[in-house]
Amino acid sequence: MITRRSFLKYGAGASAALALPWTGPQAFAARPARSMLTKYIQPLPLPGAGIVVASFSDTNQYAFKQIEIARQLHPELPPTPLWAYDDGSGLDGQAGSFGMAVVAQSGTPLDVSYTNNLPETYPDWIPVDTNLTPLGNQVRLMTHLHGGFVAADSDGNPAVTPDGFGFGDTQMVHYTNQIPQMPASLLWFHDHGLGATRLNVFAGLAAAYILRDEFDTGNEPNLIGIPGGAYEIPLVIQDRQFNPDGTFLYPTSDIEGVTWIGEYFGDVMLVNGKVWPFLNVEPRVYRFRILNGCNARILNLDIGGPTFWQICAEGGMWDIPVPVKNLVMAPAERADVIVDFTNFAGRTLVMMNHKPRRPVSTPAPQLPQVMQIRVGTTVSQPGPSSIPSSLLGGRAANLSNPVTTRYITLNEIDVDEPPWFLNLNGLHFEDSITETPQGGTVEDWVYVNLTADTHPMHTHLVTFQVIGRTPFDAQAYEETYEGPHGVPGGIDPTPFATGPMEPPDPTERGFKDTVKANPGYFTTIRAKFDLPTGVNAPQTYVHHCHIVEHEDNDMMRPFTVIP
Ligand SMILES: [Cu+2]
Repeated sequence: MITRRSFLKYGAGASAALALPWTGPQAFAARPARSMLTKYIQPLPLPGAGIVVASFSDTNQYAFKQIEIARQLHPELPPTPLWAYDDGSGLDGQAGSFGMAVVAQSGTPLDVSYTNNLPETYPDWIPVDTNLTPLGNQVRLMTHLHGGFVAADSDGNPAVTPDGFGFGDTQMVHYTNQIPQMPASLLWFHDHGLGATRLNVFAGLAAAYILRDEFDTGNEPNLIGIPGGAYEIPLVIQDRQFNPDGTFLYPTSDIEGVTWIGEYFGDVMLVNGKVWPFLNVEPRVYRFRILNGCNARILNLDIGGPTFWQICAEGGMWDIPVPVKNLVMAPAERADVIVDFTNFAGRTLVMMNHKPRRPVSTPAPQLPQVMQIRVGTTVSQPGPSSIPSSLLGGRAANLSNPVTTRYITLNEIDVDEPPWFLNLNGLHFEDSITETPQGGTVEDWVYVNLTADTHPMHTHLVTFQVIGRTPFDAQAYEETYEGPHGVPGGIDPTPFATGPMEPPDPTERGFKDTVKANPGYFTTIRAKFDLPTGVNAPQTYVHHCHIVEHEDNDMMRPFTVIP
């Protein structure tokens, strides 16, 4: 059976048609010419200088409030209303739309509360789709620690708390920071409200969560021999559109009865919450900790001359640095890199964002410039003299063989029609649980992509090893097994393979929590389903696409770790 969807994906002229569903004129209707904003005229916000480093409310405790603030994100724009995490400081130290960082210690747990002090209903600039939310246009928040190894009721988990937290409600969580599941690394916390994640994150509810340990201290010198102090710089990259009044612009669908759009792409790039900033650096080594915080845009970054020496992705320091020319990062992926500017004294460099190469596939319109890097001529503190050959305390991912393999399909149904949605296993989020790993066991999960685009699949609770990607005949598999909402889960696509499994990319050396599931491939990951100490099975978590439009409608499923 060749459905309209199948035709769109595989029909004649497919390569041109593939881009159509999400790049129609509706996505940019009424777009003001904000791409004309002057680039590189304001400094990058940094921790302690535009980004607030959160203060305790009590020892190892934080008490955040979600509040609305307004900040000027570019000198040529009016102030932009933003949703933000306030640590009690009032956020005077927040310069842009990304302004909070928690610095935590591996092995030291934290108790955190989040109190919703936002408006009770969505303002006009945030177009909620009440078909997707549990309580209409009520603002229902839920904060998720992305990369956290925590009990289900501390996870910020729509399977546990589907209605989230309304005005005046407080979400109380315990973050274990347990070793080895939460090693020194860059995590982030962001809103995860059911059916509204894309909007709540777009409005500003995202913050950094940096884990340290005795090796990765953040200071310089350190035992690993990597840059620290003022030479360690977070780069959180997010694309946005603006209305002329300064509010963020989030387009609505032109499909009758539908508000939700398939993917949000901005025409302006923000780094650490400011539009197209610049960064002054000295001609020496730096550590950049990059997070793709975009709703849907897959980045492909370079900075002209210097090589990125990647030392970590999501799940902790690697054993050795890996040289990378271009960093291809899907939403929620992180890249921790060392860059040596020694030979670029006096040069002005631009971090550029290129179209990702196949098999990565995205309908995003191009947004090439990210930020400017001005390399000075004098060094105030020399720092490490070379890239370390190994990373003390680091590890490559290397799990034992799995006890079972689960096949999880990625489907997209009725593109451009009112019922348009995406799913896993042909099921809705609310359908009964199908994935039930036993606590303490290792499983392989195989993401079988039957759509035209790359989906960054994110697992809560566990980090995983990427095993590889196998090319296959998606159309034949789909035609053989197609059900009412795509191919159901649990069906091994191996008989449809068209070549051998391709090994993971060198940038997938360590543990990860988000993996690119590319079209035309099935992607195999391996995870050990432990629970935190003192937390007993059963515990229910979720896994989902981190293109947050897809997550909201309805590419997310619960899974339960059973005894
Ligand atoms: Cu997706």
